[in-house]
Amino acid sequence: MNEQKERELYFLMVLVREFEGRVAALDKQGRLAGGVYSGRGQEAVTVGICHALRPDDWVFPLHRDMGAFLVKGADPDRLMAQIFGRRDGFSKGKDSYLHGGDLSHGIFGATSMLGATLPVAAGMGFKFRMKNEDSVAVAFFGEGASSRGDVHEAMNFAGVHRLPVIFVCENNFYAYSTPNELQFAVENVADRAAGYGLKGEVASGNDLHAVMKAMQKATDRARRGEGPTLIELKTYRYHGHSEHDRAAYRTEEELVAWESRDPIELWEHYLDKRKYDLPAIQAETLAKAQKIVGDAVAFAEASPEPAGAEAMDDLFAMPLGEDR
Ligand SMILES: Cc1ncc(C[n+]2csc(CCOP(=O)(O)OP(=O)(O)O)c2C)c(N)n1
Repeated sequence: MNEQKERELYFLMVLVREFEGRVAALDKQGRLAGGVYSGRGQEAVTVGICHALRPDDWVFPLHRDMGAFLVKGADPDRLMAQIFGRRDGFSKGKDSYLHGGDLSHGIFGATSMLGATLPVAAGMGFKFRMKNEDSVAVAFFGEGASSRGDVHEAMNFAGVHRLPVIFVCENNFYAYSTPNELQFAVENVADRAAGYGLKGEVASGNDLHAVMKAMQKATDRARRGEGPTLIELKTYRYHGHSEHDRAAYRTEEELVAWESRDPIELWEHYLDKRKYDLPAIQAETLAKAQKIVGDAVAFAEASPEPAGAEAMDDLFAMPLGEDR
């Protein structure tokens, strides 16, 4: 990897953290519509998984994967407008952040039902197979969602047809307040891969190198037509389940132990060991990220509220050739 790439990856992680940090602050000020599910602490996951994807690949993020939007190429201005519920957002102000996808950048909107997008990702993989395309579909989900029937069906179908789907389980040890030991009876979620005929990988989700390595292997396999991979990334969310959750079910010591393995600080350590000018890189990167975030907030605030007359627009697909 050259210095430019290493710095680009650092920038992406800082951008995701700054963007989500600002969104969390705006939420506390009561300026947003809908809940906010911070992925602070999980930046190496979305950056490591999405940074090398192609425009024709598709991602299927869940509620904690705002970073996937930014790294897959969504416009930060439109993303912020989506979060504000304004007309320039992806859903044109009809929804909060949660369900807005950006189809022009291969980002599928999540449903509220956890895990329900995984069969859609499998369907996308099936389409790639039918059309002889070498694109991949990447489905994110938490270890809590892994207990859902939809997830089983998606993995089984993808395994049977050897589809180019990469299932990415972000195991952050709690599904709201439910700990791993009350969620599944195996050691790793990825242990289930064998039961579906998938390749299973377990890696640290805080170590960007480890995430990229697992993703590279999975992408190569998928593009070669060798079938799906289930990657489980062990990581941790610093905030509660959502901004209103004080996360009293975990200890301060546990949180600090994970913060001391922070993915961005780990990468800074790496840049420093590479003998780059870390203080200069930090200052330049932070300023660049904060400018993008500040501009996005200004854009979103200037974006109009949707008009009442638009409420029924875009709700139903019309038969081909018909407008409305
Ligand atoms: C089928 C279903 N059950 C319950 C919920 C309520 N719910 C929303 S997020 C969440 C926790 C999910 O945990 P996990 O899948 O591990 O993802 P994380 O929030 O940890 O990133 C729950 C229980 C839901 N949205 N859908």
